[in-house]
Amino acid sequence: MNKNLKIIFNQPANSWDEALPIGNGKLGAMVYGTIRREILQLNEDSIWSGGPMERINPDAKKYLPRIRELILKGEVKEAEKLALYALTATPPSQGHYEPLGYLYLDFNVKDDKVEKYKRELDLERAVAKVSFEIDGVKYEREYFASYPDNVIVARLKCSKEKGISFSAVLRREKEKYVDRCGHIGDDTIFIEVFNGGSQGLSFCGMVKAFSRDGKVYSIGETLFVEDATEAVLLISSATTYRHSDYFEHTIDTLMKAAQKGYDKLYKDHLADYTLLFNRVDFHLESDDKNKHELPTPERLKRLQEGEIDLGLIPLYFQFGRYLLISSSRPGSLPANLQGIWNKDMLPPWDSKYTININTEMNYWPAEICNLSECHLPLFDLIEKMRQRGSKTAKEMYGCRGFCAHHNTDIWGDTEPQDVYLPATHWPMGAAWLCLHIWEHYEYTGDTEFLKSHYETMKEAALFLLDYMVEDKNGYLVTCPSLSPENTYILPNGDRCSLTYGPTMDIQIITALFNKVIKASEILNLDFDFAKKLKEALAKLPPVKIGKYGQIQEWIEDYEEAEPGHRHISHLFGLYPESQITKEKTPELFEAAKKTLARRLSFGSGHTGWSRAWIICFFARLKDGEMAYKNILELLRKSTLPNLLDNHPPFQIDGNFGATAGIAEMLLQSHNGIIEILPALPPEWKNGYIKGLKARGGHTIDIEWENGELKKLAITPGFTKKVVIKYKDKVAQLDFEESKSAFVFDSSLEIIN
Ligand code: FUC
Repeated sequence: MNKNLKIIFNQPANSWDEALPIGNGKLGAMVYGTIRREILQLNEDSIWSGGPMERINPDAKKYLPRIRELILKGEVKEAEKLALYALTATPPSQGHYEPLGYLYLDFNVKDDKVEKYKRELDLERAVAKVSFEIDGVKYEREYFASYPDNVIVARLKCSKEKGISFSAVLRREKEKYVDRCGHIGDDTIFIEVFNGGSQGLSFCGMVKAFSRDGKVYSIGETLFVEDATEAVLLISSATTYRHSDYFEHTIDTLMKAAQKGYDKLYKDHLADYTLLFNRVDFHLESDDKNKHELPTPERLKRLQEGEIDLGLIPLYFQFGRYLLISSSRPGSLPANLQGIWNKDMLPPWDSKYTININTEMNYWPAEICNLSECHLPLFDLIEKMRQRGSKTAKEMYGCRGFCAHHNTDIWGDTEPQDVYLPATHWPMGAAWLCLHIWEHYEYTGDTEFLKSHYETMKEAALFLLDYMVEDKNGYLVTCPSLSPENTYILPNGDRCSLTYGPTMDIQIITALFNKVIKASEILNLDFDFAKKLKEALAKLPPVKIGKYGQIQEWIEDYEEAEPGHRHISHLFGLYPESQITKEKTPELFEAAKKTLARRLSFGSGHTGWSRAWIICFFARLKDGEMAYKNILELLRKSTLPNLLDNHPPFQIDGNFGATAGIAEMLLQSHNGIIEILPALPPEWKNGYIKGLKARGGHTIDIEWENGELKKLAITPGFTKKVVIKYKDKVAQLDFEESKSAFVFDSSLEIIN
């Protein structure tokens, strides 16, 4: 196992961007490691403003035919004006994610004499640790978020007998936004909030302390621990989203955790976490063996100055896996724009689920990086959206099935979001999300899962069958729609976003319809419906190549208003989908290269997530050199000192997208072929990656030396016949016959 997986600071966090994230899917904390006043910024995943809302614009259906007519006639400005009034939701915005608050620990120490300070996040244990000395006395604080016990645990230790004294208080922003607070008995403090809206959430946060030798008591809203050699704090929270008895539930959670005691809590946490984390091991050999001991911001700084630091790549990759395990576990909500880590009462983009790229990107690493269980919360949310989305489909558009626009919330809101023409009126959110159902199936072979979500995929397809109209050439097109979140220029100079049949829509529909057809074959049902989908597929417009040799983003070869736009939606068919490949579509493959080169030459990739997508594209273009170059750009320009992705500001999708991209550089498994080291950068001379997953459920271990495959081991999954490719060599394997793991080493030639 690669042992150098730590994010290190040699000073307390000066800001949130330097704090260390821990989480268990539902509960999250950012650890500042400040000395006199320790700060833990706390989150619970279901703390949102307000409650579910009915936002369908009652006039949508009435004006839809007119809007369509105007768009198809080319009078787009008129259509946009009308769409803003008639299709925008009422009210236009969903709710937003909010922090639980802060836990402040005020210690009775002098911070002017601190020595040997160290703060680190150990990715192998999922523990954040702070240690320092004052006057020869050693202080140590360890923090972890336990999934089995749903508590955040803090253990404070001191080398001097009875050397720790502190007070603890829970606050929200500026001592505001709390409706009730106080203590329960001597050892527990709480805050309680009733959060507005006709069905608004209520919630609480609590902290319980115990110490074997210290004194624990509370006054008002403050908890005191005095003269302790060691003390433990347990933090938890619950909301009415899951528990109508959230207050008692939290008391109970803390009581049970306290009864377990620290050692057992830690043991259970470690067993639970390592079961997931240890599945993948990634190492890149580097000349400088000691870089991992440097503080992480120093490593980033040196990288910015041009130094090579290959060890940072596995650290960043494993941090992505760590973040997914910490923000998306069975029973939790999916990872939102900030995972679960958000300090703001009104966060950037509401810290919602933006589903025109960001939420999907969060889940790109889930399957390939062997964290399939972490994908599950997304499917729970899709099911919630299905109920809401069928109402939206019917009442806004008069369609069957279900749809969603470019954002959703924890109640599965599916109506248009914002009053923003380049993004709001895009009805493809549900369709894209449903592709994840298929992806989960492709990696797990879980037919029960496929069966239980088949209707959901089918309804997303049904909506599109109803929603599409014929254009002047007889093609079936979405209308209105747009290419997220770009703007084009009409020949008359008008700058517009609304359109019909944009390329990304065609690609999403192609993917979804084909997958529903395959699912119906596997499950042996719904052949009539599959036939309708096949007929519709034959009437979709082709993906075209435009005047710059690029893949056309829109149905006409319009000029882009922003040629360096961060969204590269028209390459959806290259990644995450695999409609564009060198073998199947060589011309589109070349055009994809040109598209990317053109976007980059105009400055695309300036947001973290956009850069991450570019890494994935280059991996699929089998260009390891460019993929690595873009990883370096991401680390140099779009990464915060704590390694979280910087949009700016912090947004977690870049972490996840780049993690998926790195995996995709080393292993690809679309179109029935498992390809080994498809985009290995020349600089990554020697290394190994073990435990990645390929479609078909196969577990793959790869080792390379001097840029050449040295060893390959495959533990078979559920598909028995496998095609393996390495460079220009191809082998067919039949696990039915051999049953054991297939191992290739350099002495063995793969049979062509
Ligand atoms: C999309 C992107 C923005 C941002 C937001 C949350 O709208 O275009 O860059 O990531 O989502």
